[in-house]
Amino acid sequence: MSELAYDRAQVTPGIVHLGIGAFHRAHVAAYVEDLLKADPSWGIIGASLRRPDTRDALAPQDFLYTLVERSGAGTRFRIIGSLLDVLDVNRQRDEILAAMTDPRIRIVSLTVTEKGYCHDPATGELDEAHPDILHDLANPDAPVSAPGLIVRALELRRQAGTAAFTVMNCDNLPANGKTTASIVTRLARLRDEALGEYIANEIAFPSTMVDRIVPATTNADRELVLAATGYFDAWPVVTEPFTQWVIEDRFPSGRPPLETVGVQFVADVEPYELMKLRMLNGSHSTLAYLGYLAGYELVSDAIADPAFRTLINRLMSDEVMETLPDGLGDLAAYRDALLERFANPALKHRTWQIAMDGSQKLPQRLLGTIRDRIAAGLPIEIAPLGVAAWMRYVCGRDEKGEAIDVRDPLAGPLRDIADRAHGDASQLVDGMLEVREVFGDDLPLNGDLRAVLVRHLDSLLRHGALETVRNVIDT
Ligand code: CS2
Repeated sequence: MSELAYDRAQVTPGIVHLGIGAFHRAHVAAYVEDLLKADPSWGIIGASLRRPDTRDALAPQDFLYTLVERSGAGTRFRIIGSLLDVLDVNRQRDEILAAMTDPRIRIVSLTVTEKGYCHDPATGELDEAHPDILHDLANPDAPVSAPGLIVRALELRRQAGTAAFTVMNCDNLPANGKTTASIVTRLARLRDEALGEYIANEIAFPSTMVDRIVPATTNADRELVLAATGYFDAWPVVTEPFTQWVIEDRFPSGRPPLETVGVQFVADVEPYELMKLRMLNGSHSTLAYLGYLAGYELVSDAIADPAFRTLINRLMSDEVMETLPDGLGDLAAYRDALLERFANPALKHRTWQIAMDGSQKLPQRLLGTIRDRIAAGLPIEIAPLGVAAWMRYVCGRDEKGEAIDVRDPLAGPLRDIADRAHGDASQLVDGMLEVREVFGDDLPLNGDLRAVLVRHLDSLLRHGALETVRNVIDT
């Protein structure tokens, strides 16, 4: 196993990261790790906004952890030391705000997942009725949401005359920099027009495209690390060898020399984001709902089924690729690489994990493709099958009648729609299409989309996911 390449005692914090999940620890933290030898001023202070378990697991091991890169070809173990501390918002809010106002911090980055932005997924605007936003408006000194923490920290820095930080979104949202800017600015304006104006004019929100498949850590992962290294690590992270990070170069307060460790800096990230969200994440969500319903626990199990592999290949080749802008290079090679990554037998990536929070994910993963195709007069078939499978999944019963543990901010209302439909595909589609946060105002009005959704959902309800997938690829 590798030793650290630098003297950790010399590392000082330069980044505060909100949402310190497995993805961040396998992605941004690993890139930063590679540059600390050359520049030790970019250590990371992490903050957990939901659960205290990461701090509790990592504090006794001085926030060091093992990054395990696995594929059929082999396994590599690395120790990561770039994470200097993890703070829990419920117990240490003031410490988080103190870190965010420390002049040494030049970047605040985020992976708080789609739902952490308290926004309307269909429009990308701040959800002003969101309970966390109402809380943060009533208690501006004690925010609980990511936008609330950012607004408060920028306000404190401004009052203290400290230069602002750059806000770097690393979540799978479309136009993630612009979207965060609009959410944060809106929240600030609701509190104080002048603060909102300052944020709109002075703060940089570069967009980024991030990519690395990182399943949730399991006990088997802990055992693997113990057996291979002799160390018990309470929270290792297991990932694939592949990693990618594309960033817009707008960091007025400075940034680490990430181009020296494999990061691509580009003028406009949006084409890369679209490609990744629609090709990778759109395929992932389709595999997750259909795969789960068909009884496949892992993505690698689902993609090993030739019918599923053909379906996902066609989703990308026949429906997504035509909607992507020019200049992204060899999309067929990108597609083939994705199919290989999904098949990685060493990653235990559960379809159930990816199925979470579908209401927040569908717009950018599948509905964008559907919208663009409708606008261009092109046929739609497989992307709507992914959407229909989501509608079937959120009903909450699998094909054997067992309960599905549906995790979604809208799980309750979606379940109510399902209960009212009594298993009738047309009623279910009509009820689901009324969920405006997901489908917007336009898609419910489209008769062609409705018809294909009803056809797929009817087949899923009558014949199940496996047979439906087989029938769709045979036609
Ligand atoms: C996945 C992503 O859980 C999910 O929804 O689709 O986390 C995916 O693994 C990453 O975006 C890959 O970069």
